[in-house]
Amino acid sequence: MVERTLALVKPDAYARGLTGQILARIEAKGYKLVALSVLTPTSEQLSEHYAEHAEKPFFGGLVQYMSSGPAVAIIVEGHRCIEGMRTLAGSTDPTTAAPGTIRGDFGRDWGTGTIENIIHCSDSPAAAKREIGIWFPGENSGN
Ligand code: D4T
Repeated sequence: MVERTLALVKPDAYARGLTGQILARIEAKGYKLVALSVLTPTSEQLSEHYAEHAEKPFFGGLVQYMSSGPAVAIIVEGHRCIEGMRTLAGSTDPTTAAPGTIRGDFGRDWGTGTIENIIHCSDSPAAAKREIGIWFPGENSGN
């Protein structure tokens, strides 16, 4: 089975009409979009997804931002796509993310105190499997 990863086009990117450009970059890289869903994340989904950050001071703002409107959940498939999608996304802070990356090209600091950074991608095979289970219950994670 080829590797799969979970990506989320976050609500800031969806609201700005950037979904098409982001999907185009993933496809241009050569990865396959094998499942895609437009949904407004619930606090239950986000508590599970961001369980490792539950005790962090930014958690409340993060959940508020991530549930502020529609997002797009995607299962991406391809050899080494977990690593490849992280590279395509760029580093966490969009202000310093490298130009040419999705976060570097489309993201910025809006002064809200919450990092709004356009896209999420799983950071390991275990995370991909866990996160695909949250956003696409019943889908094969492939990992
Ligand atoms: P995600 O998980 O959204 O792809 O982001 P990263 O993998 O790049 O970064 P992360 O897990 O460290 O952070 C998750 C999420 O929390 C927001 N955040 C993070 C924030 O609002 N303030 C902070 O200080 C940090 C560290 C941004 C991404």
